[in-house]
Amino acid sequence: MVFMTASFDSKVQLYDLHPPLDDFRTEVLAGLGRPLAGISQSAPKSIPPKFLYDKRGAELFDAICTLDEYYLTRTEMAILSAYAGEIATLIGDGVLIEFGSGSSQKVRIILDAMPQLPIYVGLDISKQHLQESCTQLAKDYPGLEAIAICTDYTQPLQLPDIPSIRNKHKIGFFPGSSIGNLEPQEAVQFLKNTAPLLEQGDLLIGVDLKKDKAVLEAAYDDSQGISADFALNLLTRINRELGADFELANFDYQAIYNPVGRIEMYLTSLIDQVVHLDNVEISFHAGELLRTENSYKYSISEFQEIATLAGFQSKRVWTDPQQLFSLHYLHLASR
Ligand code: AVI
Repeated sequence: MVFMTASFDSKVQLYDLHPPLDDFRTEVLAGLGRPLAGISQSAPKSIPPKFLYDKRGAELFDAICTLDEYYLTRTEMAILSAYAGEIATLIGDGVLIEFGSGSSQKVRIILDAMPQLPIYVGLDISKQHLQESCTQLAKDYPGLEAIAICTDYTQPLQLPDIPSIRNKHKIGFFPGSSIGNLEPQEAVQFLKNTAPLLEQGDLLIGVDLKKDKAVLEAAYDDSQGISADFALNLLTRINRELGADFELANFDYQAIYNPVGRIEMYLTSLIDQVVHLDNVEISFHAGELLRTENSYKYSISEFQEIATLAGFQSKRVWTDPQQLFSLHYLHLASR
């Protein structure tokens, strides 16, 4: 069932599809229930990364994006700026739909190149962040109609019928290499799920490239400890919202590059300990891992294979001179 409320100020429409708290509790309990007795560390305890983004988590992630070590944001922005004219031509007079709009900084590069763009739709799980950023966009781009939809876009999308975007050419925008936080088969499914929303439209998507292990590990375990705070904030959120009793000092953060092509981020239990959540006892032994995220890195051809499996054709790929990051413009192949 979809719960929906809509509120309208002069320029921003907000649709709240209420990602329920029950999902948070259920998914946290399921993820912390692993590994089952007798099963090895091959399936460590884990929590879906989408829950990292409460208000504080979103702020910490914004701080990560400004770090020297975290090359992803500035590199993707440089690619967007370098090719903004070409991107604007491909978008034409379509509707831009951003998945995980966060603080909406990157879309500004596109909007600056196409001030005539009439409609922007932002989808994000973090309602306050979404509302603030859409309101700011509507202020800064006076011709723009901004539509904010609070939803978990990693799930199959059931969007409200919005008259102003009906029958318009739609272009999804999924920057930041957030696709890398999904497992490859989930990435294919996510892309497939966008099809009913984009109709015969396009998708502009940022994808981080494979590179030197040291560069990757520094990007995900920075010298100021902000990446560590970002991961630990998940425990703070579980304590506050679900009444658990995690002791943050009993966990240490690490980011490790696995040569299968992904950075793995963990909180490691420093001691044998028992954490309580809803009358459930969750035990950790010293050295046990709780996975907070995977971040997959794809070569251009690996990502194109994923896109093809989901029914997209590659129209254009841009990269930076150091080949750190890639930006793909995909088109939904007609069936
Ligand atoms: C949101 N996502 C693309 C980030 C990444 O690079 O995988 C999340 C992140 N986690 C720690 N640092 C960045």
